[in-house]
Parts: sequence; structure tokens; C-alpha cells
Amino acid sequence: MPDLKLTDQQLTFFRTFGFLAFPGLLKDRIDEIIREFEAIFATRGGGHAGKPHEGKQRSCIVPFIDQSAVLSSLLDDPRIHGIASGLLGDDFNFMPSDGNYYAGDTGWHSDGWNKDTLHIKIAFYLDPLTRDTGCLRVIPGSHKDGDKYAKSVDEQVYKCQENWGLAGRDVPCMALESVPGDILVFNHNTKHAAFGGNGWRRMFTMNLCERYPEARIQELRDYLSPVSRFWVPRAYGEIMMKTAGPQRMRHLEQVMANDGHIAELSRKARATMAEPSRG
Ligand SMILES: O=C(O)CCC(=O)C(=O)O
Repeated sequence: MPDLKLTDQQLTFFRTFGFLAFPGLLKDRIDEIIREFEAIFATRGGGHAGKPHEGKQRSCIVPFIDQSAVLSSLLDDPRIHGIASGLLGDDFNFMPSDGNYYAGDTGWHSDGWNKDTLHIKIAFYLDPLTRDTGCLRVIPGSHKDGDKYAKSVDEQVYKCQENWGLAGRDVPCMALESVPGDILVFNHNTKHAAFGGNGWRRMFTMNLCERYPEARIQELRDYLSPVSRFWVPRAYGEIMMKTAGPQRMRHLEQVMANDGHIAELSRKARATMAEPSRG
């Protein structure tokens, strides 16, 4: 299957609004995807830090797709590879992924704020979700660095009740209702949230970014450092690296060459934190 090629309209939409939705794109793989998701959680006691998920707090595993050869191969899938190449260039980097049982609401936030390097998230929600049962919501246009509208959203949304007299769930937004097999993509800068979900919302992500120029390579190293909160020796898991062919390796090599500091940071985190981070 050749790589999916994004249309000019999709590229313009993404640049303007900061997200894209692909209904049914991976429907043909959804059974194996859900099976592998459950199998990874089963090897971790079904939830967080070896304990079963109880529907009260988020359970999170990082890196996630790296734990399974099948899920690692999503990076080679011509649809995922095509979306990533189309938005980030052929030499894009894969970044650490996370797998989650979410519990309840997620308030409005960006996944960091990147000015010079585009970072995207590809989200796989594994249960049917509507506006009021925990689907991903986004604020279109909130991703644009240097834009007045995006700046005012950023300054005000964290205290939306105080600033706008609105609860988080009432903030104007696009609700990306989804069923398993749909793929949702957004710029990390884009403000996003979810409201009304139950305690067992299954979701995993693939994070990807443009390749860093060598002159800014320290930024990539700094960006990777927080993965140590999960007590991992490297940015990627063994299976992801061991099962990589030449095409996938092109998207791993810059991170693999710059994650040498993670092991020591993880050792320190393990010495000071009671358990790995939840998110
Ligand atoms: O689905 C959710 O609760 C939010 C997801 C999210 O915030 C993220 O993946 O960054």
C-alpha cells in the first residue's frame, strides 16, 4: 500500500485550525490494536505501577506502543507514515508514546508550547466517545505561536470560570466524537480537553515531531528528559528498536543518538519518587 498523501486542503486545514480527524482510517486494524493495548496493560498488573486500574485516577504507561511489535508497526503503516511525513517531512522523528486508562475529565491544556519545531500527537481512542462522554475536544486556531487570538486563549482558558464565567465543559470548541478505528491528529500547541468520560476511557498516542537541526540538538535532549519520570532507561522500548527496519530506523535514529542522559535521570527519579508518574 503506498503512503497516504494528505491533500492540500487537509494541510491548509491543519495549519489553520491545528487538528485533523480521519474517521475509520484504521478500522481494519482495530481488533489487533485493542488486543495489544489490553495485553500491555495486563503485563503491568492491569493499571499503574503494577496495580489494577480502579477507574479513579489515570493509569499511564510510557513508552507505550514500544511494548508490542504489532503496535510498534503502526509507525510503518502507510496511513500513519503518510500523515506524519505530510505534516512533518520525510525525516520526522518518532517521540515517546503513552498508553492510558483515563478517569474522568481532562482540563484544557496544550502539550507544552513549541515555537520552532512542530510536534504532533496522533490519538487512538478505543471506545466510542461523544461530546459528553469524554471525546477529545479542541479549540481551533489555539495552536498558533505569535497569534493574538491564540495568546488570549492561552492566557485565559486555564481560569475559564473566572475569566469567562464558563465551566471547562462549556468553553467554545470542536468536539471530535469518535469510534474505535478513527484517528485524531493535533498540534501539541492546540488547546485540548475531554469532559464527561467514565473511569475507564482507553486511549493511546503516538507523538512525532520535525527533525531537529543540529544547531538546536540540546533542545531535543531537554525535550526528552521528562520521560525519566517513568523510570525508563531510554526514550524508546526494546521492541520498538529491535523490530525496526530501515524506514522506521530513520525516524528513531536522532532520538536514539540523543537519549544517553535518560538512564541517569531515571535512576535519580526512582530514588526520589514513590512510583512512576501517572502522566
Ligand atoms: O482524552 C483525554 O482525556 C485527553 C488527552 C490528552 O490530553 C492528551 O493526550 O494530551
